[in-house]
Amino acid sequence: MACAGEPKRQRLFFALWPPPDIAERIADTARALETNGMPVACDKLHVTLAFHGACSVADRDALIARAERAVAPPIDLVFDRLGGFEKPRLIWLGMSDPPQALYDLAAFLRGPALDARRFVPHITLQRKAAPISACALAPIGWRAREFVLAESGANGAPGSYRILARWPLTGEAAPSQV
Ligand code: 2AM
Repeated sequence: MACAGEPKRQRLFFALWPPPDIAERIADTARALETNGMPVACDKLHVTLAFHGACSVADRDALIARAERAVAPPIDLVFDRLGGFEKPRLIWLGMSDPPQALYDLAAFLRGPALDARRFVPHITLQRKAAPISACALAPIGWRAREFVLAESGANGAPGSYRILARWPLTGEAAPSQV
């Protein structure tokens, strides 16, 4: 529990958030699964690039300054794999051939604090699901044109997300849009 006067910390992460039409296609795919996990709502589907955890206001400002220095082009993603993690137990949508530009952007946004080698690009479809073996899936293509800074557990509500700022992927550094 935060003490009186203690500045609030926010759980922050950078992510790619699909536009509604792509999110809907991904959610359709998730609905067709025979796995028994708790589905992630359509508007919460995303690819986490860098999870920075509990951040102070100064940490958040440093993350925003880092994002403003990011130089990355639009990133073409093709989701064609389904799989499961055992810890935590979840079903994910992934890529058989993730583009290098995705790793480069994630590494930049992770910075020295987070190990870039631990970046496993995926979209969580279901939580608390029984494990499954990875398999191929009809591909869903998405040209990611922006990345976002989001808050997890926004307003103290577990499982809710709030997008705090967006940056376009244009190949040039740009100020935030929120
Ligand atoms: P997940 O979907 O694989 O669970 C917001 O919580 C996002 O950050 C989620 O996409 C979640 O990934 C990811 N996340 C949460 N805690 C994390 C942690 N300790 N390390 C890495 N990613 C984490």
